[in-house]
Amino acid sequence: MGSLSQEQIAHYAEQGYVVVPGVLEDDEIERYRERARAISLGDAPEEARNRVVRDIAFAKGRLPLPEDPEHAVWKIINPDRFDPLFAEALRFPKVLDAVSSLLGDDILAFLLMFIYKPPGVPGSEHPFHQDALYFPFSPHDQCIGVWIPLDPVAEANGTLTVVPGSHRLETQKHAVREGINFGALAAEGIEGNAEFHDRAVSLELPPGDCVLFSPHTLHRTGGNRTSGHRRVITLHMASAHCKPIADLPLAEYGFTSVRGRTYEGCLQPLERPGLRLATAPSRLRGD
Ligand SMILES: O=C(O)CCC(=O)C(=O)O
Repeated sequence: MGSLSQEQIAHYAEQGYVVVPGVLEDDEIERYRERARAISLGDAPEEARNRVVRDIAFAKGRLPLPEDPEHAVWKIINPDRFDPLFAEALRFPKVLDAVSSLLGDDILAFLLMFIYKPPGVPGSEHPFHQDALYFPFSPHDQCIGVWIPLDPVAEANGTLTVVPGSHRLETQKHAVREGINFGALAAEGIEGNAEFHDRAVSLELPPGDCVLFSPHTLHRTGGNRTSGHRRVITLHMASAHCKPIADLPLAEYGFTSVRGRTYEGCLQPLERPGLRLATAPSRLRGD
């Protein structure tokens, strides 16, 4: 059952994103913050430890390691695959109800991440990009990115910045940029282009709100110039009617059916997604 109003659905269709207020309660937010901290400090199965990734500034020794190891972490990849609390994050009821308004009632979830912006690391940017680049299935308009801040977010601590209407663009060419975290590619001719930066909207949100955005919507996040955390849960959802693009590997995505049913010839859930599955599909890693 969809929960979005006609205005919210129209906003998503016209702008390529919509804010859904209050999808998480304060106590849930606190539980996820605490669990992410514990995982960052090592409370994870041995084989999942490499799912906790440090920001490149610390990984490459450009900055000295902070006293608190959590302050060096960039992200925790696919924590749903080794942690029962994060497994529940694939099915937040208010998120699913909102997504159903846009995708219908047969939904697969994939690519859950807990993403930090290390405090006081202004260079920790994620340049303008389109998530569609990473998704070898179609149609992309039947897929949605979900971004849920667990701290108050604003321009100063690296909130989500979107270019309204950019969901109508084709997938742009993307390239690696020096000094940027691994796999965070930049849309060529767009990152650094004043026209797009001027049109972009930086979303100031309280913890527990949620942004739904199209995989074609150009978006970026800046670094964190504050001394506090910036923590978000992100995941993606696709209609169970989406189909793989022939010959591209899909197993890495580890889809989970989170509402309704699946369909033959369309995306299929994995029984037991492995812990070592990568975020960047092999075509991007160059395997
Ligand atoms: O929140 C962030 O730091 C980056 C989120 C993002 O753009 C992404 O994962 O595609």
